[in-house]
Amino acid sequence: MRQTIHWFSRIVFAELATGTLACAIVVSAAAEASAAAPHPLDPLSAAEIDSVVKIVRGEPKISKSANFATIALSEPDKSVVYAHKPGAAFPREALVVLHDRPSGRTVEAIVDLKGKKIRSLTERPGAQPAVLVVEYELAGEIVRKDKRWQAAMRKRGLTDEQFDDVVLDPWAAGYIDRPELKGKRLIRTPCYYRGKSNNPYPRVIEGVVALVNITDEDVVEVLDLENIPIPAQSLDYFDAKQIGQLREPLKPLEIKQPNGANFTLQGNEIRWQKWSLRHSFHPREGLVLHAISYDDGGDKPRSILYRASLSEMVVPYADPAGTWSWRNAFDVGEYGLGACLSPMRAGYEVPENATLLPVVLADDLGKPYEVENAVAIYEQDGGVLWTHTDYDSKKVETRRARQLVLHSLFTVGNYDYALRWIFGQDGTIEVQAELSGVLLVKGVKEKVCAVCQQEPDADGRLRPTGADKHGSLVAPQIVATHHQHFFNFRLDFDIEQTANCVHEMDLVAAEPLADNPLRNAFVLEQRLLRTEREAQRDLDHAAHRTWKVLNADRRTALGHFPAYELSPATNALPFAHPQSRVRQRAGFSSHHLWVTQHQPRELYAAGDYPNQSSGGDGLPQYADDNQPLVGQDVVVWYTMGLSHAARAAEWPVMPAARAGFRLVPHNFFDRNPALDVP
Ligand SMILES: [Cu+2]
Repeated sequence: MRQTIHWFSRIVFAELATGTLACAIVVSAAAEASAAAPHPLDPLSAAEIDSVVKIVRGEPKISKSANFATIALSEPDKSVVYAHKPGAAFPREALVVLHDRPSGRTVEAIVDLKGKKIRSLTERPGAQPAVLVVEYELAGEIVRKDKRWQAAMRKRGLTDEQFDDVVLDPWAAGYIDRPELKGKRLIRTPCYYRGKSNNPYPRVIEGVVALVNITDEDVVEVLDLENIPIPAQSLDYFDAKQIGQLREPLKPLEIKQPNGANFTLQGNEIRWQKWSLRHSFHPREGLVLHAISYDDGGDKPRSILYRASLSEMVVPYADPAGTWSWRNAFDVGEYGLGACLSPMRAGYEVPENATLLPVVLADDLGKPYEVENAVAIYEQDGGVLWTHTDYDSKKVETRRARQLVLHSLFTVGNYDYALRWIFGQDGTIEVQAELSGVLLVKGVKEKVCAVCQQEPDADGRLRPTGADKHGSLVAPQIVATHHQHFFNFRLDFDIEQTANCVHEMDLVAAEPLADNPLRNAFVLEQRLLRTEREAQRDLDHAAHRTWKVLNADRRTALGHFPAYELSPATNALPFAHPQSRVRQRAGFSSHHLWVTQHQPRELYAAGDYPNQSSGGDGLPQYADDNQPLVGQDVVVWYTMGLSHAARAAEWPVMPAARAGFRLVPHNFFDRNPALDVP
């Protein structure tokens, strides 16, 4: 069988949908959602997708050869959602993005499902939707037939019979500024020798990357740099025999809820403790949370967030070689993260008490398919909620924390990302990204680390100069390239109403004046972020900088503005130069915080169409009109960066690393809201 890497799990699901993949996904939903009245934010059902496709296919202005790059709910206006009463009618529209490969046209259609008609058709000249499943397959087929590529393989010792065991790893090409390629769909294909292994990545065929013009189905060029021997080692961790002696299995640790889970599901609405929220699944963003509110016993639940999702990701690599310098995957906008989801299993990817729910997506031809076990919801132990031991009486009062987790998992090529939204009894929302999978590696000649063979110089420095200059040796002849991950989360806050403000908060040392004679004083300074340009901010760890979204029209009994604070943790700034193409294309990565005025179609930090984009789209453009933010419907965009200099202990598969941030109530409550936990 010919091999194109199953780089995107969406390919697997497309095969499942068409019945060509001979494996079954275990269905293990522990609880069924109870029936509920339809809601304006419910994701599209399979029947609705069918209906959308029928309406679009009946439109003469849309080419019959067009593929469906996106079919998703076009969410109604916020005012419609807030005014909605259970059982009442509401508008129902779908956003469809169509791409016609022969003509290169990209068209957006808004389809009115109730009126069964197309409400609008918009040409998007030059826009390139995310890479389609059919294009991954096609890229491999085209490259394999190319004489230049075949010659490069022979040069590296592969026989013609072995060509079929080469994995061609299709990458979104990035921006290529050549007039003859304008408007063409482009893919680049680094390659690996899989042989019979389940893990192709160690046997990297370094220095060979083809650039494929998918539109015209030809290979534009084959970059053939230095001939590096293919690394001999292929540590296949799918094969227990290759790992060596396995340690003794542990005695069981069981997670049981004998009386059932404490959350309830009604349609897509979840209630747990004092929280209520809705979830949906988007083919681009994956898990999306809506209408997050907390009921503290007042007149009505207090709204916190209207919508929260991962809006974009970018993973720029450090190596300047021609086969590497363009590698900076935009996993949301170039590949459609939602459609790259990996199903989960209770007891493996998620705890054994998880409830697993299916989602419905559509393939390139608009055919809906259901993926089981796509979203996990479960309670977990959260350590200590609060505790104190009174010194004199020796009395101890402690509450153990329980948390509610919404969890989904995505596999994009070599990397696996889980996203976890964790709700606490103390009113906190923690967002956690969990990174695992296989490091992206470069083949080199060296078998031992060149850096560690050096003597430190006069300054005590060890300067990388050899083949591992832009990465770390993780196995003989294998260097894992340094890279960064930038996640951008779009957080549409509505603290008890849509009109909110944003403050930056810094702790600063007080002046050594008369009222500070011992010079120990420090104060919390707050600064109102008044406009979109003023609200492009970076972390300052020395100042313990945080930001809060507040409702300036309300006061708590203590006289505070009720607010939620974005409490950062791990972060980074990009190393790529501000003028570099990747910084232009991922302008959002230049700041940790952006705030914009809510606009329904401003959803993606790198713009609607980052595939092959030249730059400037998304947040820099959204903020360019410098809209006012005071007392407006504000949207907070938080960029979380991770710099990843790999370690040998992360090879051949990475122990999961976690990074995240928290949204914590900042005077939203006048006392610890978890005091009442029994
Ligand atoms: Cu990484």
